[in-house]
Amino acid sequence: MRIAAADVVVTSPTRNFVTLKLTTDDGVTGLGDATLNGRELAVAAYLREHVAALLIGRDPARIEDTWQYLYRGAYWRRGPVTMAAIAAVDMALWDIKGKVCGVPVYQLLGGASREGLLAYGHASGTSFESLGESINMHLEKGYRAIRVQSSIPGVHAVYGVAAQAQASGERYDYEPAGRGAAPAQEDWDSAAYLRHVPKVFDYVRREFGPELPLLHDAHHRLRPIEAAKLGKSLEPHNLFWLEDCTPAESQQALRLVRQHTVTPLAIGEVFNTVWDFQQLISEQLIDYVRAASTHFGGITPLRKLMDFAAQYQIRSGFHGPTDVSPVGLAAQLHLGLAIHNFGIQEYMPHSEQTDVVFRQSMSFTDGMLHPGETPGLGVTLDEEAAARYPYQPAYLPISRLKDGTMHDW
Ligand code: KDG
Ligand code: MG
Repeated sequence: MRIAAADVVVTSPTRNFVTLKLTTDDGVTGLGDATLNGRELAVAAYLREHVAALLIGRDPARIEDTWQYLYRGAYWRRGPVTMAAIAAVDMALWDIKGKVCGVPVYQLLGGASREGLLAYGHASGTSFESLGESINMHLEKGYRAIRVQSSIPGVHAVYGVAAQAQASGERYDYEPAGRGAAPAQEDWDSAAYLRHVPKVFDYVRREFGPELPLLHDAHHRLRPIEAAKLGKSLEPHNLFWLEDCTPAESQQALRLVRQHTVTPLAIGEVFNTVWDFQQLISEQLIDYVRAASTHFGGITPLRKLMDFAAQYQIRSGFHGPTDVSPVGLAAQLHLGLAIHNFGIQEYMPHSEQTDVVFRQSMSFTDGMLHPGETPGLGVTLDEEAAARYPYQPAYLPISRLKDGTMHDW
């Protein structure tokens, strides 16, 4: 069996997705997610111009060798564009192998280690009251773990806080910046944030009790000493995790945070290779790995990362926002079901339009995700539906301090 065609499909059913479709000379197809939020067309071009032709005629069964061929062979290593492109090829090859063998991908990864994957949902509010409504809405839908984000008094717009209509609606698939030719601008004030967040968790614990697993995402906005202070101030509220408390390219920065707090830490949704995690894992500076299969080169390297993390009792918390497509989500669900050191899976349901373009075998029941039993990844792409939603420019927002200084994400 040989790869006969490699097609890149760009579609925008409420948000942009880049999908690689490989077809073998026997007519078996495999899908891979190559979506890089706000930079989608760079990955589409990388695949179309530099990868597609190299795949034609290759044996689709040789997943590891193809991964190494694209990673080592390019000379230029790492980086989100390269790794998203390689991820798409890797996922599509696992999809094909599953279909050829007649089993869901998780069976090829060693079989199920659990019955389902604990998922967390995104609650947010512009006031305590609306936050409470949003948490209740998630509990009613069956979520057993909740990420809590809140507006901050004096800060005009905060990333990750949905307008109330969206937060309480059936779906939660918002594009924070909306669509447009340039990023929207949000503002930021770390001091106001550090004052307000403990009050938010005071409220949530008072209303919802001590047992509900709660998570919070600081979106890399704090300096290490501020992150340490936040972790310490949230200790009475017993968080499941504090996410991206500070930018971690400088991995030793986490030593300072770790010395001051026992709040569990999750990091890595913007990371692309094991090298970004090397010190964080080997020094046990984090508790959860946030990488997404889509931005980490696919299932093959993420599996290796999780085996490395397992030696240090570090667990998975794979990135699962709506800009990870249903194909990327499926890849993570299969891997999460198979590995021993699964922790939790982020889950934001995709829009109805997205669910028409991508049909999924996965299920969400009583707060637990499962990839389903369809051979391969369990996702099909309706190309006619995809063609009805052409690409539209869309950017993540940027953030500035009151004096106009650009701030960290
Ligand atoms: O593309 C970036 C978003 O997916 C990201 O900002 C969402 O931080 C995020 C999260 O934890 O889901
Ligand atoms: Mg995040």
